[in-house]
Amino acid sequence: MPDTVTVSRRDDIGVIMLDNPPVNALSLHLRQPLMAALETLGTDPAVKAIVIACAGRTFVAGADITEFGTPRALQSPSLPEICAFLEKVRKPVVAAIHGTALGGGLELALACHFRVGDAGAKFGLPEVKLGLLPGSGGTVRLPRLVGPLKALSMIVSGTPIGAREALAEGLVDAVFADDLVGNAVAFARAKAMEGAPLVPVRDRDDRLGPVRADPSAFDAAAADLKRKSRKLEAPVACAQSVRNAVMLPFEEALAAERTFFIQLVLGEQSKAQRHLFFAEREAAKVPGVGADVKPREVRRAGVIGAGTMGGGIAMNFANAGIPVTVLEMSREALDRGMATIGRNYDISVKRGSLDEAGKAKRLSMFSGTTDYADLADCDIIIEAVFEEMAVKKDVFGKLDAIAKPGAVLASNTSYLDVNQIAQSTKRPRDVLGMHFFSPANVMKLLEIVRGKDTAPDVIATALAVARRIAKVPVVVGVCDGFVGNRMLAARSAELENLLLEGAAPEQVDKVFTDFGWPMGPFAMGDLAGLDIGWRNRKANGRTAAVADALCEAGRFGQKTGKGFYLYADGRTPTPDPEVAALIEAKAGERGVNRRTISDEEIAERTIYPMVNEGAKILEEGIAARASDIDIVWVNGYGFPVGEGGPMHWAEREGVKKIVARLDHWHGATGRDTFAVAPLLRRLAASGGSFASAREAAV
Ligand code: 3H9
Repeated sequence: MPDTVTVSRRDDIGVIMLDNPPVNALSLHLRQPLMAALETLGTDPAVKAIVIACAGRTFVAGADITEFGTPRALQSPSLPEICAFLEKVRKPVVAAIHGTALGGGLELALACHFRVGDAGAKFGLPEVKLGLLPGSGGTVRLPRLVGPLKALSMIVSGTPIGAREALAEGLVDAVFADDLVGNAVAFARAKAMEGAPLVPVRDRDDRLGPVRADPSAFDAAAADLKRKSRKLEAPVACAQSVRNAVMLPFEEALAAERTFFIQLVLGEQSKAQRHLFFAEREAAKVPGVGADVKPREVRRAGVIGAGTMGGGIAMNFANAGIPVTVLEMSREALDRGMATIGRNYDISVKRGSLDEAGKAKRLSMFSGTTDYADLADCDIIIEAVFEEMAVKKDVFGKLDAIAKPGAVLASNTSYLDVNQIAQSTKRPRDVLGMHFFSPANVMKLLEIVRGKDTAPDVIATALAVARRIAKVPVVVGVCDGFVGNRMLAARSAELENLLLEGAAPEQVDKVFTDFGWPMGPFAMGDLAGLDIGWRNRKANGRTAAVADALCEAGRFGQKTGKGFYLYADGRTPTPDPEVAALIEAKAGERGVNRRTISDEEIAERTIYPMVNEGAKILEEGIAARASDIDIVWVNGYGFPVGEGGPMHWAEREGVKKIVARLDHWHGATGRDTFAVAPLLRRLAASGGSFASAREAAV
């Protein structure tokens, strides 16, 4: 058994030091010696108080997620047993917290009599992000310290709070600037000397009483959260459990929390969200870019283009404290772009997520220019100009002439060939794609496109930059549309056909929102503006019968008050008989027989082709693993987290079933979208998983 717990004595104070790298998760091999240490020190009369602290970079960051669903998770002592034991210890127990006390880690601390932290410590219950609720008393103890409303917001958002706020909220009892363990020992000794009766958190009621008397504000907040959580079960369980903490006796509320936890941990949504947790970390491990490959230093960034995309990209750097030079063609365009950036920060200030000082600091990170020579001192330059190869090549030619040696040159292209772009420079090793998603200052996903010549340390630099600007990076290969847009195209192919054959936009959209998407594709198109796709289609000689006709009639979506829907109030979509008539007319022109289309058919004809395209992407090596594709779709396109991404979902749905239905639709329509990918067919025959297929291929 690894040596995960060390017990020492500082005179009359026992110190339990936990050491289970990398994040001190509460694995069985930590829980067992921890319980033994508590039993020994708890009954030793020479020990007057106990401090629990952690070695390494953080306090306990939670239960060991890899144990969930295995017998180890159930083996005694469980975390609830340890917490119950802690509350019975008849001498002060102090948790000394540095780094992050998360999930089960914070629950362990909540079962101690006191909590102290260092100034950088963070405290949170992020279980909801794993499709869970805190399962070891978090929902029952936290409201007793910080009040039910604050607890509700912390537990349902999963967002940690800092030490200063934790102190103000009563979550911690002291914050120390240095020598955490030394100060915690002194604090514990002082509490032992005081000899005041020890009141475990479970016995505190002062913060609960007022809400028990009038739960209306709490219930309103919980109802709001329930509405926003769409199909996710965990946020609803979190809110109910906090309410139980207020209304039920402690033990009853605790038992109800445990029941919720067990239901959720065995459920498909949590499995999907745990898959995403590990997938995100896996995506950062890139074949051929090992830990020995050091990223290049990035002290200043450059962005070409101050339009919606360029401005958003530049904001990411400013937000992370990295100075950024923005280049535009003219002073007017630059001023317009900078004004938009200023307005975006004003909105954040108005919403309260940023203060005036923060806004000023971010704005001070920007310099504007119309002269390429001013980008000469940038360590990374990202172009966000018009999506046309000739324009991109021209920009990269100019960059090649002025960028300093070793500067990383990135294109924010969403589908163009990065290898061709790289060839317009004399340094293709320094060139790659960095595909942001709109709005670029908000959306988490960053597709890092690796060209055939891109140097490993250039990929490492993009990954390191992504981390600094709080993006979720996925490295992908060169192809039309990369991972995300290529699969989107496969999905979109059938949308128009479904309309012509008899489905209504609102029916299709409802199938998507019932699946858990925040919005259906037609409502989404109206929001983004239908004219964008129209312009692109015209430039590339493509057509879309219904969408083109809508644009020709001046229906560009929300911005013109009508598109696939009518927007009487400017925001709420209502079905429009004019659109129904237009679709029927287009179907008539094409001789399409209209019929009733089932919801199931809509799902099959839109989601299955995405999975099919995903399989092609895997087979071609455009994505390194199926889970990378899931990360792209969840973080860039709003694929429901509770479904775990398209490839995870496909395995649950059944690859065999998907192949059979694709074959059916291929036979019925003859369309390429339904031609089954060889990998998918092999998996259907062998019963293997996407992960095993990849291992076999490696
Ligand atoms: C819970 O507590 C349930 C209880 O309520 C009830 C129980 C009965 N387990 O993120 P990083 C691994 S649920 C196992 O890259 P950072 C991670 O996979 C839990 N492994 O580092 C990675 O492995 P690898 C509630 C874990 O510095 C390595 O550690 N807690 C766990 O960027 C480094 O991780 C949470 O949800 C874990 N709990 O961020 C917190 N955590 O190197 C989850 C991490 O092989 N963790 N690993 O890829 C985090 O949010 C971040 O890891 C943390 C550090 C902020 C702690």
